[in-house]
Amino acid sequence: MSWPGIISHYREFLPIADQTPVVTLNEGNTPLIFSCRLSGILGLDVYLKYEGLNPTGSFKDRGMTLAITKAKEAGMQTVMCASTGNTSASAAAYAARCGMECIVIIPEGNIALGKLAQAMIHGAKVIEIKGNFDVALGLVKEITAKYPVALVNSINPFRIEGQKTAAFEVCDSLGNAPEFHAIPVGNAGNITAYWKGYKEYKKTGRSKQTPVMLGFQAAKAAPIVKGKIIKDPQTIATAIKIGNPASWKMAQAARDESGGLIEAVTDQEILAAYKFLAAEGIFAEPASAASVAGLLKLHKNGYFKQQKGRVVCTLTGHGLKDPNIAIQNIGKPATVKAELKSILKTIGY
Ligand code: AN7
Repeated sequence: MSWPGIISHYREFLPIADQTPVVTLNEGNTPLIFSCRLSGILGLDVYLKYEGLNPTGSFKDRGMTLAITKAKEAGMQTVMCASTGNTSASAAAYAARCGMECIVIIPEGNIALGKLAQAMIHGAKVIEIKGNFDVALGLVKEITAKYPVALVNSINPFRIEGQKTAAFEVCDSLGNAPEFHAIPVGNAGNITAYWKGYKEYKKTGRSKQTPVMLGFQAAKAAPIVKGKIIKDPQTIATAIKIGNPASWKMAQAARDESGGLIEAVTDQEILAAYKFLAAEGIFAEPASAASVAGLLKLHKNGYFKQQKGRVVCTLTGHGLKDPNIAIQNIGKPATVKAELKSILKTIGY
């Protein structure tokens, strides 16, 4: 049987009626990949929830299928979001899917090339501002409060509802919730969504436990870790370059209720984790690598000593989203004459 998308598959957990016009690109059902290298290092079984394999290449599709579906059901014709890139790519695609107009506001010069290309090719009206994501979100909130435009950022509760299905999938794959769940934190919608999903699955008896939630922010964009708004956040992981997360309180609740933590990782640690994953055949964007960087850091500090069980780590977006980062950090291919001799010499034969 082919996978119908998260709304049809997890219908009973979502606010969907018989007549709701489901807008889907068959998102979800992403693989949970066993990581030999990470498991070897941590001494626990580590699985990677590879959300880069969603239709637009990030976890945002889980929330967007529901947010756009509900906007369509409410008779809206236009949706709008602020974005560090992936939300805009997803909103543009799902709006195009059902013939809605999409407007996105993005921080100028701070969007990975692939994400910008996606928003443009799907026909969104893309507006760059000379300001960061937090400023963009403030403007979007103001506009959507006054005009007949549906806001599809994660302060829209349907986004969180859709995204919680990733936790369901993890439990369905493993037969239970894992002991630990690691995840990057930007606007903090996803950690909120996973925690909600894990709690609901336990409550309905589909899993026996909930995991300890481990969230990671970039060191110079770590408002939750620092306990204060960061006015000018900085990180190479542009997806999580956010200084005032909308779901701040909910992320803290996920951390505290689960006995977990939210910590910071440096850009250097993020890049090292990014390359570490690639060396095992998995290409995730830098923001996604923050969760792996966090696991490696916790391991170094002895956090997993005496611990048993399974760790799931969400890789939120595909590496192809941000090709510039890869090239900048790895270098260019060797260029040689079109002849056997030069090629063999370059190979080292
Ligand atoms: C790859 O697209 O905020 O903590 O506007 O694209 O739920 O915000 C993206 C966030 C992690 C952080 N990884 O998730 C946007 C946006 C990737 C992301 C996050 C984002 P949240």
